[in-house]
Parts: sequence; structure tokens; C-alpha cells
Amino acid sequence: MRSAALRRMTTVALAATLGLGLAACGGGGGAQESVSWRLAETHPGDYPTTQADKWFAEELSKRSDGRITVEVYPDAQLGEERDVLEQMQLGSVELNRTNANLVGEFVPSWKAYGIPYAFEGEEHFWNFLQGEGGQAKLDELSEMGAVGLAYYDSGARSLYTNGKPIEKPDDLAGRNIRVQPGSITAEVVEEFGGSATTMDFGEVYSGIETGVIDGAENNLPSYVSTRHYEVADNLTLNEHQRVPEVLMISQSAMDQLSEQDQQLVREVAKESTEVQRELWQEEVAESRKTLEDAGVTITELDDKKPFEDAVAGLKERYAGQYGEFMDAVEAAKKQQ
Ligand code: BDP
Repeated sequence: MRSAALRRMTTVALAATLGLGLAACGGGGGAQESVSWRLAETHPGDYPTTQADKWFAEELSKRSDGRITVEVYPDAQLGEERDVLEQMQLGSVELNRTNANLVGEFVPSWKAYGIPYAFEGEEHFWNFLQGEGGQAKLDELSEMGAVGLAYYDSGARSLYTNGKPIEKPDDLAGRNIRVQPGSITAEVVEEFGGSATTMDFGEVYSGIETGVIDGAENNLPSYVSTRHYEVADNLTLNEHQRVPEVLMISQSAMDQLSEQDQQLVREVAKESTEVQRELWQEEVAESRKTLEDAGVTITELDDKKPFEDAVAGLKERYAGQYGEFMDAVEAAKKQQ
């Protein structure tokens, strides 16, 4: 299924290549003849973000006639996400696919993406990301010396634990939940009534296994690909956040290219969003099936209101702090 989607996207992209290739050849002015970059990815090779990274790398090489080579390093080979963000600033990694929650430590205004229940659903979320609001956030990445290229889907984040299933916020009392570094999710978990521990993604499985934490929160594909469901087999679909994935490049890497090649990088990245979104839909359905087959207890909530109410104060505080973000979020609602 996955490869069919990829094939389709590649054919579409091929048509665009023919025109662009020629334009790019004319390139010019003081830029390097060819560059060879590294792209850091925390997920395994078959995860939707990684497949989109690879599609981006291949297309870029083709359309630049080999002037731009990107090698994708999956499985956190270049380090955990937080370390990679630091490496980007030091100039040792050029490209990075990361989750918006991690960026908050480097560009504080990106913490806004962690505001719980900010988006009504997928459509609202994508209206925002693909509109002016989403672009304004990408522009803010210049504060960390990076250029935001594209968003990828990451669905909604939900809680999972071992022991007793979480049906209402109170059930989190006495439970310790892992959260991503740099995010405001620790406060979300605490408002729900639990306690929170910040930990790198790669440490979570053993953290749960050894009892350091009782669970974590993520989307279905990550819950499955990390096999966290083996050690925390209760999932509660409370969907407290929708936090995009972002593909970024360091400004210093971008500066090595001619104007035309910079444009090419931007275009191919934007197209890779469509590749990723299609793969994402398939992956969510497959993950759900994997969880059901494995006998994981999936708690669907008819009403998420108790969870929304628990974080209403927190949401209001952050909405005050990130007013511009919330205005753009509101505007994206009207376009639905
Ligand atoms: C996943 C993101 C990954 C995150 C990870 C986490 O794709 O980039 O950082 O969550 O929880 O959904 O650390």
C-alpha cells in the first residue's frame, strides 16, 4: 500500500522535474557547485516521516542534476532530537526532521504548538499549517539559524499507560508520564492530575519497563513503531495536542546554494508534505489494527470535555502569551 502511494507521488513529481531541471541549470552567482548534506530523523526507515525525508532527498538530487545530495540518517543515528537541534546550530547537521514540541526550547514562541486542544481536528490543523499562520511559524525558525521548509502530519497525541486504564483526568493521580524535552506538555499532564518526567524518545521503552515512568503520550504510529504498547498496553484517545512535524535546514547550508537551488529545495520540501500525509493516513490505520491485534485496551472517549476542562486555565494562560498564534488558529477555523 505504502509503495503504491509513493509511486503515484513520484510520477506526479516527475512531470514537474522536467520543467524545473532546466531552470535550475541556469543557476548562478557564487554558489557552490555541489553540496552533500545530512538529514537527521529519529524514526525508523519505514516510518512516514522517514519515507518523506527519503523522497525529498531523492527528488532533490534528481531535479538538481546531482548538485544537491542529501543522505537521510534514520533511527536517531545522529543523536536524539534535542541533540540534533543543537548540532544544527553548531553547523554539523544541515537538515533535520523534528517535532514542533522540541523546538520550543530553541525558539520559545514554538511552545505555542503545545497548547492543548488548540485545534478542532485535522482539517482545522492543516488549514492553519498551510495558511499564513503556519508560514509565520516557519519564519520564526530564523531565530535559531534555521529555515523551516515543510510540515508533516503527526496526528493527535494521546495518553498511554500500564496498570489501570485512564478514563478521566483523575485516573492520572500518582502516575508518572514521560513528556518531550522543551515542550509545555509537562504542565498539561500536571493539570490533568499526573506527574511528568522529561525524557528523550529513545529512553521511553526502558523507562516504562523499569518503572521509572508509568506511561507516555504520543500518536498511534509512534506508539506502535516504538513498541511502547508492549510495556504500556492501555491507550486513551484523549487527543490533547496536535503537534506538527517540521522539516528544517540550517541557514548556513541554505546560503551555499544559488537562489534558484534554494527555491528548488523549498519546492521539493513542500511537495514532500503531500507524500507524507498520504503515507500517514495509511500508517494510522495500520497502527490501529496492530494495536487491536495485540489486545491493547483502547479507551475511546465519547466526551473529551473532562480533559479539556482540566487544562482550560492553562490554555487560557498560554493563549494570552501567544495571542498572535491563537488569532491565526482562530482564523484558520473560519476557512473550514
Ligand atoms: C513523535 C515524533 C517524534 C517525537 C516523539 C517523542 O514524531 O519526532 O519527538 O514523538 O515523543 O510523535 O519524542
